[in-house]
Amino acid sequence: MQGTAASGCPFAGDTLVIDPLVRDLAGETERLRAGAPITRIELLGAPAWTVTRHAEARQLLTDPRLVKDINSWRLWQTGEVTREWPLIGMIDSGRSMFTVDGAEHRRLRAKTAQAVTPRRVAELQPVIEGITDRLLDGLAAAGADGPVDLKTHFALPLPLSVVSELMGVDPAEHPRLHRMYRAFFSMLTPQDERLAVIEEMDVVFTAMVREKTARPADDLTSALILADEGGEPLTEEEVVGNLKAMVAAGHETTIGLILNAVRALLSHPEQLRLVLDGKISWETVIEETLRWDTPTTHLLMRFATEDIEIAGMVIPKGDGVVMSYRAIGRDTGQHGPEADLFDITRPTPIRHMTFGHGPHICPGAALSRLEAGIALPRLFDRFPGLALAVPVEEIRNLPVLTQNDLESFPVLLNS
Ligand code: STR
Repeated sequence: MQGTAASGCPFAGDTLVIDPLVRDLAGETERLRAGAPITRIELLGAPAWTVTRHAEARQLLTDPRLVKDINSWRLWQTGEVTREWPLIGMIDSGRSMFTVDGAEHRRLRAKTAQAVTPRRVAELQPVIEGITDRLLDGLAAAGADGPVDLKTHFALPLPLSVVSELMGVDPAEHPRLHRMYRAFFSMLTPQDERLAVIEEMDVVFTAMVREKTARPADDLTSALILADEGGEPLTEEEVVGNLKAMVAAGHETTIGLILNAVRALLSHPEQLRLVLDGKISWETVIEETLRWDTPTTHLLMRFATEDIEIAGMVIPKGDGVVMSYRAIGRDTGQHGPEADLFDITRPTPIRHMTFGHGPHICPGAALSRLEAGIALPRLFDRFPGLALAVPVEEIRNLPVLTQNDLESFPVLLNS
């Protein structure tokens, strides 16, 4: 399916080719913002639509005619997209709350959603504080004599440790998990290797679920396995699917939230001052970061089960629809003419859609806000002189099409 749309597709003229190597994220976001609310895109040879505006996203995310089941995708039915397509793992990721809709979705999601309500995640606060402080000690040691990578030593291990604690994943698995997700998300990974990693993830997570089945513990994976009174218990495949979704979503996105907030503050020192002086809350920093520099650039994908009329056009039945959250967060219609500025003093409330909307709205939103709300103040408390070790333009994205994923984040602690 490589490159077909660019050559033969009748829409080629209006099609925005999404760069799998993310060489110019700012430029791509600008082009999406300048285009139509529903824009024709190409994802590694596969044509699709993307939603670039808040209002249309809000409407489509509650439209039951758009579904997550890949079998509703015409390109999948015709065999034009197969497991050889590099983004297949983002869509065909096994049966879980991420891939089904309607009553089945409610059944698959219920227990997880209850476990991560704001009230329930607040119980994790001391755990997150402990992990944060331990990581800050390690960061101090690693950065004692010069630049240190804030991603490796802080922004990555923090959410990975927290979601592991929640799900009952052994921390000894972290290096392996990190290696697998890096290969999974990178568009430079040869497809046979990516498929092998996807297979390996299934083996690893299935083994974890079997271990929890034999020896249930006080964690969400065990809770997902145990049958509810009356309710239909989840199958092993469903528990594995939910566990995979939670571990992937629970760390990959929060890394971005933490690093993007630090990047925004360090490149807007006058705003950082306001925060450190207590004039603006960390909560505002977090919401403005979520809006302006979304951890998820493009969310794949939903499929039209009927022709859907929207914004003066029709999404034909069988087509795929992406949400371009980065462009949506900078929609001037929602956030005003200065939508592309990072501004924690903006007068209007920050009503962003970065966690999605509707039945699939991110169940982990409260957890990620809590993590960032602990990580950021503690980081700046400990290292008030924290500074970028390279010019901000030199902080580059990894070749990850769907996530706003930074290669590394060199800082000077200046403690
Ligand atoms: C990664 C691979 C996998 O095993 C399971 C999932 C399901 C959840 C997905 C995840 C994926 C990729 C990142 C996602 C996450 C849900 C939220 C997260 C899309 C496909 C976001 O980036 C918002």
